[in-house]
Amino acid sequence: MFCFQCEQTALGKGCTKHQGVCGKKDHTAHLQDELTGAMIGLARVMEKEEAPNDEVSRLVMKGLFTTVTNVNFNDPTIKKQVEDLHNLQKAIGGEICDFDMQELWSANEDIRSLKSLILFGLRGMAAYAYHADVLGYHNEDVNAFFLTALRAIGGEEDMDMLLALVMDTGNVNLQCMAMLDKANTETYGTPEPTEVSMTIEKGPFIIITGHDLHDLYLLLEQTKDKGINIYTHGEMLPTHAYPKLKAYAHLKGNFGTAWQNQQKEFDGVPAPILYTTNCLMPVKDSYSDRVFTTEVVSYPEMVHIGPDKDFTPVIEKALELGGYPEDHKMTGINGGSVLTTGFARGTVLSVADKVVEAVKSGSISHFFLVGGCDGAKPGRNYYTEFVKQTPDDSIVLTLACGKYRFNDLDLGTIAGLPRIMDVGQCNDAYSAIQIALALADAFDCTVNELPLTLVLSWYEQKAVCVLLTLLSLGIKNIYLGPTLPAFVSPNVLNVLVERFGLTPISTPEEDLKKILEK
Ligand code: FSO
Ligand code: SF4
Repeated sequence: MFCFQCEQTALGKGCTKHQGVCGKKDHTAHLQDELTGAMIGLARVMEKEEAPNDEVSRLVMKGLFTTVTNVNFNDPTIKKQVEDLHNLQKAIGGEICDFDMQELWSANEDIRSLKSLILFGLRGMAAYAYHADVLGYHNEDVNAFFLTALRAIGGEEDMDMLLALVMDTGNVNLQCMAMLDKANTETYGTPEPTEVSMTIEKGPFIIITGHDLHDLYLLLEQTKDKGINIYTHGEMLPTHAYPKLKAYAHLKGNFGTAWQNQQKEFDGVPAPILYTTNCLMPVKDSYSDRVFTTEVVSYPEMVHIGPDKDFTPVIEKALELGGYPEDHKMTGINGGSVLTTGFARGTVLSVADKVVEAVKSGSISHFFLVGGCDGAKPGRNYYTEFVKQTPDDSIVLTLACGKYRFNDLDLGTIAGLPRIMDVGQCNDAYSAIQIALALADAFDCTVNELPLTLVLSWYEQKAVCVLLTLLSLGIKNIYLGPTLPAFVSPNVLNVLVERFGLTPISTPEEDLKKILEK
């Protein structure tokens, strides 16, 4: 197998043995390559200018999402998707036109690097498009771009064209995140600041993890009046802030911390866990009877909730296990017991005047966006230390699962605003961008001229598409860690450093000094 799409790739180079660091087996990796090759094949058999219909778009979205890290470990489900793509190729073009992914993995390293940036960005973006799609929101440009970009991965060799396509990927992902923001807020309301408890109340409960708001809504509906409480986990935390979701009294709080601690945190818990997206880690025997998956997530032998969305097996499991006999107190990694979320664009922009005034009067000296995805490798406590060391008169905006490193810290308030503000999930980078643009507008300057620094952590492909979006907006001097992607070749890195000032993180002390000296 060959896979180097995520931050934890073996030796920082690539997973090449019979199993990846994430637990993906070589046969699954091969099938995921076949799936990608079959999607490129589908793009090839279609006319270049032809707009994809719903069937084509859904298969492509699903196929790309399936290959995101920690989503699908289940061979038969991937084989079925390859089969569907082949049938569609034959129906459209009369023959199968698959691309052999080995050609990509063995290509010239700069071509491979640019195409990997595009492909991995597409995978992340497809997950966002998929979540919007289940809420009935689509964007023709996004759907058409999937095919244009896949076609280029299968054939384009011109470096300049590929570099332009890397930027286009970021640009189109901005549209995609805007669509998901619209889908989420129009369906469930504008997020509002909300305190979330980390105590699990006694009695039956269900843990729901991942990013899909629609799945949470359906679960809340099916469990109301059943004496079962619902707790979010990982990237589900920001859902507490949506008025139409927080209206359910049995949506009680948040269980545990970020995804990489799940094997420890789910052990011995008297409740089922429902996975709606990544990040699913190989399931341990100690809790395998309690794991349920839905949508694109799949793991051998785990019960999968299909398109009928009947959560009865999860509900029955919760009742059978019965939960804790007494209230069970949990804390964040710094010992805090309450989390706050809901500082998306709606809330922050509603107090924009206050923020602008606080900057003008000098009570706020700097904004940091410390966000992105978390991971298991050491070195990630950089982000905890960084936030702890930010000056007292600075604001820390955060998003995605990396926030669990510090979201239980109480850093106090400035001008009535908490110093740490959780904007939401990784896709809510869209919201953070809107906040930055509005501030730039208020100060009549560009985002790069604001007293704002982005300090990002990356793990998988959603972080790749978000990073490409920030670059495509011309945002400069982003700090990125904990390590640089293995798929960025030295020449491509040079371009990113020269053009965008992309900076690898060093130590919190050094980086803060550099940032605040400017
Ligand atoms: Fe994290 Fe996982 Fe949102 Fe990612 S839970 S690592 S970027 O899937 O999606 O932040
Ligand atoms: Fe390795 Fe990451 Fe690929 Fe898993 S997703 S096989 S850990 S590079």
